[in-house]
Amino acid sequence: MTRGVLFAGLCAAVLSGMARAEDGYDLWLRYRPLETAARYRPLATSVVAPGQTPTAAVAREELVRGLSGLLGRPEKLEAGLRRSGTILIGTPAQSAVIAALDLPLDRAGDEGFVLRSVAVKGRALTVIAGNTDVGVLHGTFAYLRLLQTRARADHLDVVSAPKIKLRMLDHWDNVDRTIERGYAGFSIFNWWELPGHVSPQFKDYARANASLGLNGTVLTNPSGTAFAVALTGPWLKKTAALAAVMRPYGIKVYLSARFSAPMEIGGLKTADPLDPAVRQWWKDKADEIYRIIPDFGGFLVKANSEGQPGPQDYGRSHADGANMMADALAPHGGVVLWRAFVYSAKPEDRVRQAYSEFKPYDGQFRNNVIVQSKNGPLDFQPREPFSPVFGGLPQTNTGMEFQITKEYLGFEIHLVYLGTQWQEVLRSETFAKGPGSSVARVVDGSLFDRKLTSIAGASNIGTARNWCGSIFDQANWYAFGRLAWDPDLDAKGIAEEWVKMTFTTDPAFTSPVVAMMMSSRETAVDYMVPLGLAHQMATSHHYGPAPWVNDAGRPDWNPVYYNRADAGGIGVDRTATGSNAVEQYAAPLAKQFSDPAKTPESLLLWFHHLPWGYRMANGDTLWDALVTHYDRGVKEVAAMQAGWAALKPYVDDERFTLTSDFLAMQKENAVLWRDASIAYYQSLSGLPLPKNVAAPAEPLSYYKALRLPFAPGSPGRTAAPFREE
Ligand code: GCW
Repeated sequence: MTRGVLFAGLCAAVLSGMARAEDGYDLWLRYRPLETAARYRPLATSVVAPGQTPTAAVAREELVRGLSGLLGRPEKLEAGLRRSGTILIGTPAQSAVIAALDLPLDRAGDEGFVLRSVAVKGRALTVIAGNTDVGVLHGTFAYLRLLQTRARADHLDVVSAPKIKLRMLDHWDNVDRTIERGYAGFSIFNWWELPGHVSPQFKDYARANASLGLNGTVLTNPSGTAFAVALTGPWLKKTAALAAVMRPYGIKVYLSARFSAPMEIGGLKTADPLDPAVRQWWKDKADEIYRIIPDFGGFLVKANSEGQPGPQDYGRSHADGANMMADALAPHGGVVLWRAFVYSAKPEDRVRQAYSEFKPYDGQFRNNVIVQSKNGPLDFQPREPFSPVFGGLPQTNTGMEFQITKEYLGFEIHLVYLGTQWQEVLRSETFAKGPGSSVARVVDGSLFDRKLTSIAGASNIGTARNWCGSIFDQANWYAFGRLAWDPDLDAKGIAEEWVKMTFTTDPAFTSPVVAMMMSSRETAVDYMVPLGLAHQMATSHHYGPAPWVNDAGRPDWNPVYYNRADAGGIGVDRTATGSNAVEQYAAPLAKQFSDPAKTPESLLLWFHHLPWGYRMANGDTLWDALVTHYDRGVKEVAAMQAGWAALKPYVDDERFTLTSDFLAMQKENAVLWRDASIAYYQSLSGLPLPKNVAAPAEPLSYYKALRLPFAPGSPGRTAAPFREE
């Protein structure tokens, strides 16, 4: 071979590698060669994997793939343990060596694992063991993560088991492939091609989820367009094809079940949950599903919320509805995830509704029902207090629902790391059984001794080549999965792992990027909804600001309903003199939140309507504090933008440019948020701006006239105007 040909060949290899490599498709599973490969090579000379099941096969495949990439050489599979540095993976049943090691597998459960460095007959071995093949698979990903993050891989002594039983990604994907609140393209589930063609992408989807230990996926949207058709025979075959891809990865499929399905696809005249024919229909449907998908997970249900059908249409309760479905699924081991997001146009403060509708039925739900609540009592806002459903239903399985897709946090455009938001919620003290009753202890079942526990995240993935629309939104998928496995993990540690796996381990890059991620959510709160404000986004698209009364003289109902601003002050009174939502919390919190001086300033206007001149802890007026927060948000985005620009040498062009383009847009948007909000509130308060804050560049009329384009993924449903309580 001439040198020219060799050179051309090398260039092509490098170029094609780069082009394919850094478009974000590989997520945190990039397995690029480690600069420290030499350190690990003696510890990973060969792989011995005696398991024969499909799950054992994918674990071995992943390990070989990971080691080949990270250590830069193909691994030889060996039949025995002849070499020092062998990695032995399997269960005690598969390997006499593992069985003889006396590993603490009793603490690994059905899905956890043990990683252990051992010496057998004088040879150093690394053991990745589980009680099941799925445990081994999770251990394999955990082992690879150690290498990817350049952690030590000798002297391993790790035991890990998930703290929450069902760890699921909820897709709000419609069967026509649009996605409700999706900002990364269309649904990856191409129903028209299924079951005949099964895209190889589904395997990568399963790998990504399994790498985090997720074990469930709800394929369809629980909202209006979740056509009952997904429960018909031909469609179940499509779901079965997806289930077949997920199965080796330990992931079960679930479907949203439309409450009126017996009428829509069953020809019945009613969907009354106490009607024997309706009950029989669901039993027959469950039998049919399990004939086609023997390990089907169960149903996710949105009932009597935002116009969805439900048991209340027949004068029945949530418990009647959920239990009917639960009875149909129980013989097959299936579960009902019944959502507590039950918002409807009632004359009750919206943030009270979930608790007040579910509290009366505490103790009446079947064991295979989980009441799944959003983290806050409203709707995935940049900041809310935790929902009082957590801790309020001691005799009910209570599952957590987070939103990974950033409906209210700037879609895929704004850089907002959600690990900190979720950590704040999980660590919130409910006082349900005195101190030490955090939301995490409710969700992991330990507080009320619940065996069936769950955590779900509304997915942010779509057909975008990088899955999430933005690279940094991949971090939210990652963080969700890691917290689902262990809700006590630290958001910063998770961010560090993700940055190292996704970009580089060079501290000159990782420390500023992790710092930027860690403050990014507070930054968004600052420019969007500081001091406990919520839902100031325009009602239709939920992207940009609209705190005002609209051109027709009517409020863009959401923002005005939630800011209650007038000449006298701002905020929602949720104490005893207002909607008294505070009473839904345990006594110490109810007391604390009733007093503005004791309420955390970050939640001040959530619980209180206060005069513009109210004095904050530092002596500033509420007005000055509010304006200062908006302004700080803009400055922080500008700092992120500058910080990222300086990191160009560490990032490939494609991912660098996408992120810097989005940061530039975020900066413009933050200015808009700040100026529109300040202009509106100043028109009411009539107060001067604090020193150092420039007046909005445009008059209020300018912002009011702004028409943001209709956002993709937005269903355009207009919520019924809400009566004042
Ligand atoms: O946040 C709101 C969204 C709806 C969504 C609803 C829900 C799936 O605006 O698009 O519908 O919550 O969670 O049910």
